[in-house]
Amino acid sequence: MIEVWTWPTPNGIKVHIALEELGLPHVIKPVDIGAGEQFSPEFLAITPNHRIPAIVDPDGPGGPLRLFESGAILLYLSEKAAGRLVPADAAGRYACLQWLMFQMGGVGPMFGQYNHFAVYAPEKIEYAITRYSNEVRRLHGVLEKRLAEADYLAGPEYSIADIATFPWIRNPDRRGVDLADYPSVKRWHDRVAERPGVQRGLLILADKQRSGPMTDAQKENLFGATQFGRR
Ligand SMILES: N[C@@H](CCC(=O)N[C@@H](CS)C(=O)NCC(=O)O)C(=O)O
Repeated sequence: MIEVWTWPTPNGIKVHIALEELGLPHVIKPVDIGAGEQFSPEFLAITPNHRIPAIVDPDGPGGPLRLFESGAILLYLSEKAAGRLVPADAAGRYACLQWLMFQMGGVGPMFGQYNHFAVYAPEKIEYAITRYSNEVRRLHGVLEKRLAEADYLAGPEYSIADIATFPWIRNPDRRGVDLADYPSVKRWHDRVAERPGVQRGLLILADKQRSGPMTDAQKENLFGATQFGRR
């Protein structure tokens, strides 16, 4: 059974949704990243990057497989499920990969930096907040253009590109975004949110979601010296 080392953050939630959509048997191994569990020797043996999500598949290709990076995990899970959630035709497949990479290289990192500077940084640096806020809006604009012409990111079919992007579009108020300004993104968001697999995925570890501000110990693990020690 696939072990899923994870926590209920956008990158973890992508994998939770994909597992539910694909109906792949799995066991959840919670990694409390605020408590520093990502630095445990057990987890570092799976991923040198000490970030969730990561998986271990004892029945991987040619032997047990350890895999990190949520985009690579989504592709792996799709292949494990006979290619479901990636369009079968070449043009659709490349569209899916393109939007998956757009999420991995653009939406995730830029939204993450916005969050860091707007919410967590001890000093409020105007330049950084403005830069990432502009990027958040620009990226919503790119998604708006795409979703005005296609039902889903890869085209007419729902795919892992939508699964990768959806958890970052939820809770737009956290990024100062009003989805009313991006009506096609809103329609797509609402359509994706209605899927039973998505709703089941959102329940995984939902009780572990932080409600309240981060403690100093959590900040130290995520942004302090603990984060940057060589391992
Ligand atoms: N590019 C990576 C990013 C993973 C990532 O940043 N994970 C965050 C949670 S969303 C994490 O584990 N943070 C723990 C830390 O910063 O120590 C992926 O998509 O898997």
